[in-house]
Amino acid sequence: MSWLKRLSDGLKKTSDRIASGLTGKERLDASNLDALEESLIASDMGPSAAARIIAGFAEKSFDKNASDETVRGALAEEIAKILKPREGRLELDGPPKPRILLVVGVNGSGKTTTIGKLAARWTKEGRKIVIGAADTFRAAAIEQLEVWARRAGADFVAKGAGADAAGVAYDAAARAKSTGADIAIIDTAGRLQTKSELMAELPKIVRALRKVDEDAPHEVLLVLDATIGQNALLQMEAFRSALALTGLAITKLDGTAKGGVLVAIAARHAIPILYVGIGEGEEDLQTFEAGAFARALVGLEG
Ligand SMILES: Nc1nc2c(ncn2[C@@H]2O[C@H](COP(=O)(O)OP(=O)(O)OP(=O)(O)O)[C@@H](O)[C@H]2O)c(=O)[nH]1
Ligand SMILES: [Mg+2]
Repeated sequence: MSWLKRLSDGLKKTSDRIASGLTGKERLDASNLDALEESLIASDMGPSAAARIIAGFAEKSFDKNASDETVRGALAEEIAKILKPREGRLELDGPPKPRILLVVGVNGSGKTTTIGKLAARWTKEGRKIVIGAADTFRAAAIEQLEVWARRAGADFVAKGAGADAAGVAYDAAARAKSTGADIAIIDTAGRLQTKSELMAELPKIVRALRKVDEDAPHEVLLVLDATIGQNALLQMEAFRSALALTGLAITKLDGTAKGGVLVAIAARHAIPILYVGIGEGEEDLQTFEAGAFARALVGLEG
């Protein structure tokens, strides 16, 4: 299956919701534009992004026989205008070597799975990866990460459950450096953005990494679960105030009709969107591409 098809299949619940506002013969009169705006908001794009998209879309003129594909394509263009500035790529190759990537997010957002998928991809591309299990909360969390690391062929650094997270982060980064690895990926425990004592642990991990490289972490990736919709915006704000985020991964877009939240995030926050998760498997993490994503959101396959 092509990655575009996989993306549009993954976004089907959201695109069905958006497309529900696009049907009807006189689809571009004012009342239909209102219905379309409602459907964008229902996909969790948020009122201001939805209004921007509709304003741009309303200015387009279509032949009365315009195909459904043409109309959807025009809508996708307006969505892509918001997404395009957020398209970003991780810098994977040093110097400095290793590049140190810290991964954060709330409980269950998809951090460990995303790390596993990235490690698999990067080792296949010939890079040497070290994964550090700085989620020391539960033994099961360490085992889950170890399974992914083994499958990916990545080096794995852990201590027992209950160990100091900053210490494990340091060990993993130091090991990556001493073994000449390209990238160290540090997994962290999920933390609710409202739990201030857990949020305060993050700067401690950063300080530990800086003992290995004073510019570390070179990347701080926030993993957001799309199924929580607008709540993702609150999480962004809380994590942004604790850490200098450099990128986002948005997961579980396959499990929700609220995938429009990615557009709300892009409209509100000038942080690159790097990856989108559209399933649990290794191949279900895709590099974010604004144009393709926008087209998949309106139900187009390519
Ligand atoms: N459908 C779907 N499921 C996903 C995706 N990404 C992750 N998951 C699932 O979400 C669940 C939680 O993922 P984890 O990677 O364990 O999340 P985490 O952020 O590490 O969780 P904690 O360590 O408990 O904070 C797992 O069952 C994953 O398989 C995705 O893109 N789509
Ligand atoms: Mg985890």
